[in-house]
Amino acid sequence: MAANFIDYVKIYCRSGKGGAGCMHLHRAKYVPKGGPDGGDGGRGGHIILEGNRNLWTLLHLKYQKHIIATDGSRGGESRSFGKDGEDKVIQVPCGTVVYDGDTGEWLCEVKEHGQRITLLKGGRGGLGNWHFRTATNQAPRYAQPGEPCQERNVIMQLKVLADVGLVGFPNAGKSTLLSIVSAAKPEIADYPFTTLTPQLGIVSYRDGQSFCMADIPGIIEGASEGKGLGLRFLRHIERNAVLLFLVPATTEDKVHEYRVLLHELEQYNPELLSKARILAISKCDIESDTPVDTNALADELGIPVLRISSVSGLGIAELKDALWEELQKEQNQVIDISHAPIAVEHHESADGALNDTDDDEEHTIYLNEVEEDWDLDKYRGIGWDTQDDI
Ligand SMILES: Nc1nc2c(ncn2[C@@H]2O[C@H](COP(=O)(O)OP(=O)(O)OP(=O)(O)O)[C@@H](O)[C@H]2O)c(=O)[nH]1
Ligand SMILES: [Mg+2]
Repeated sequence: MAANFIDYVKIYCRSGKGGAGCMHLHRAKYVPKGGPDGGDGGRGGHIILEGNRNLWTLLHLKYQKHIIATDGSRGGESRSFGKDGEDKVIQVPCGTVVYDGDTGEWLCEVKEHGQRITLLKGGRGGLGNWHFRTATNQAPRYAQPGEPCQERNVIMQLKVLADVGLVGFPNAGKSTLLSIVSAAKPEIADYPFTTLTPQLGIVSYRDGQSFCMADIPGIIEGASEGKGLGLRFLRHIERNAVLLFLVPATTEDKVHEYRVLLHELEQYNPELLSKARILAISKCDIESDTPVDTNALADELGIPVLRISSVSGLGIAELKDALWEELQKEQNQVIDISHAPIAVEHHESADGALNDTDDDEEHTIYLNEVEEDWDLDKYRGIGWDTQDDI
C-alpha cells in the first residue's frame, strides 16, 4: 500500500512543433499562372493537465519519464491545411502542484475536477504562401516555417485537498482517530512511525454532510532538520482549512508538546500558523486520576481544547461538532496557498527513495531539433500573431 502513494514525479514534457506552411504555385492545364496556393501548417499538440477526482496519487505517472505531443503536419498544395498535432492530456489528481524541474519555480496548480491547464503550448503552424500574395508580389515564393515546440522538465507534487489535517507526535493516536470517525483503515500500532504515507478519510457528519480528514506521519522535535520522517508530508496539510492537533493525555507537559509541533510547522511554512487550530487531548480513557483542565489550557493557548478517546468514544461527537463549526466559518474556506519554490536537488518520493532524475543527456536529442532563427517580428502585420490558435 505504502509504495503506491506517489506524491512526487519528475517528467520531461515537450509540446509539438507547428507544421511548416507550404510554398506552392498552382499549375494546371489551361490555367496559366495559377497563383500561389500553398496551405498552412497544422498546430503542434499541446501538453495539457486535467484534474481528475478519481485519482488520489501520481502513481500512474511514476514510470513515465517523457510526455511528448505530436507535431503539426506541413501544409499542402491547393491550400490544404496540415493536420494539427495531437494534444497530450495528463490526468492528475486535484491538488497537484507543478514546478519547473530545473529551477524549482512554481508554475501552476490543478485544483478542481475537469480543470484544464495548458502546460506547454504547441507551436503554431506556419502560413502558406497564399497568405503572402499582394498586388505587387503575385507569386510569393516563400512560406512560413512552423513555430518551434516548447519543452520543460516539470516536477509534479501532490498536496492533497482535505478539510482537516491531523498533526501530532508519533503514537498520539492520529490513525486510530481517523479509523473511528471514517471508513479509512489506516495501520495502527503502538510503535512510532506506523503511518508512513498520508491517509485520507471521509468523516460523515449530520444530515448527510461530510468532510475530509488527512492523517499524516508523526512529527517530532527537529523534524525541520530532517529528524524522523522530516517535514515533507506537511505539504498534505498545507491546504487544509483546519488543523487538529493531537496530544495524548499521558504526556506530562502538553503545552510544550503543542508548542514543539507549532514550531516545526512554522519552520516548514509560516502560513500554516494562520489556519484555524483545535487541540484534542487524546487517549483520555487512560488518563491519570486528575483530568486535564481543558478550560485553563484553552485560555493559555487561545484555541479550543477538547478531551477525546478513540477507544471509549469520549468527546468524539463534540470534536466533530467543533471541527464542523470551524469549517463553516468564512475565513476558513480558503484553500489558496502560496507555493514557495522547491529545492530541485532534493529529489524525494513518497517511499523516501531518491528519484533517479539524472537522465538529462537523453533530452539533448530533442534540443537539437528546435529550429533556430525563429523571428516572430518578421511576420507581424499579416495577422499571423493574432491567429486564434486553440
Ligand atoms: N487507550 C487508548 N489507546 C489509544 C487511543 N488511541 C490510540 N491508542 C493507541 O495508541 C497507539 C498508537 O496509535 P496510532 O493511531 O497508531 O498513533 P499515530 O498517531 O497514528 O502514530 P504514528 O502513525 O506512528 O505517527 C496504538 O497502540 C493505539 O491502540 C485511545 O484513545 N485510547
Ligand atoms: Mg498513524
